[in-house]
Amino acid sequence: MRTRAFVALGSNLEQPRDQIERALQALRQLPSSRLAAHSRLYQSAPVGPPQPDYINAVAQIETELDPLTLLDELQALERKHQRVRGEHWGPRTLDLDILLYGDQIIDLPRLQVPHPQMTQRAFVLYPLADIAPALTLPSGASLESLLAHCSRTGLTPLTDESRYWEF
Ligand code: ROI
Repeated sequence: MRTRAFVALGSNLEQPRDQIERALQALRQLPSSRLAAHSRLYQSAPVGPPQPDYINAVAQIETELDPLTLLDELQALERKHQRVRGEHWGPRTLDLDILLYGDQIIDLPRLQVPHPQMTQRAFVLYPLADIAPALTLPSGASLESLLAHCSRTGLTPLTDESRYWEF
């Protein structure tokens, strides 16, 4: 069965914009999956300790992979991008987080979906709104209502097109 999943991309080391472009290219090659759309790329001020600005984006994937297999694939991609696994909340070359997997609520040690912090993070919510403005979370909260409570300060879109659909 095909499921619609949303994945957040983030990088703030080693030419972050290239990292995100390369990660989107890699997402096009995921097995049993299709990259359906992605948001604009955004420059975003770091949440957490002082560190370089991030480039963030969100991708929509139609996938037949189950959630943990999708996570395995994404973690393999992070490793390929020589992710620096440093301090908690520290800088990273590539971060790929599953935000949503259909309407599923998943609470495993390795994987929590919806992503626990997504409802408070402008660098996730605004890119998500580029590609899925009418989205409702499994909790019933609309993306629109979450955006109303989340300041856009510190977030700058780097490209003009508001969404990129793949065919
Ligand atoms: N801050 C921003 N702006 N973007 C991120 O992707 C990001 N990722 C993180 C922390 C350290 C929480 N801060 C971030 O993991």
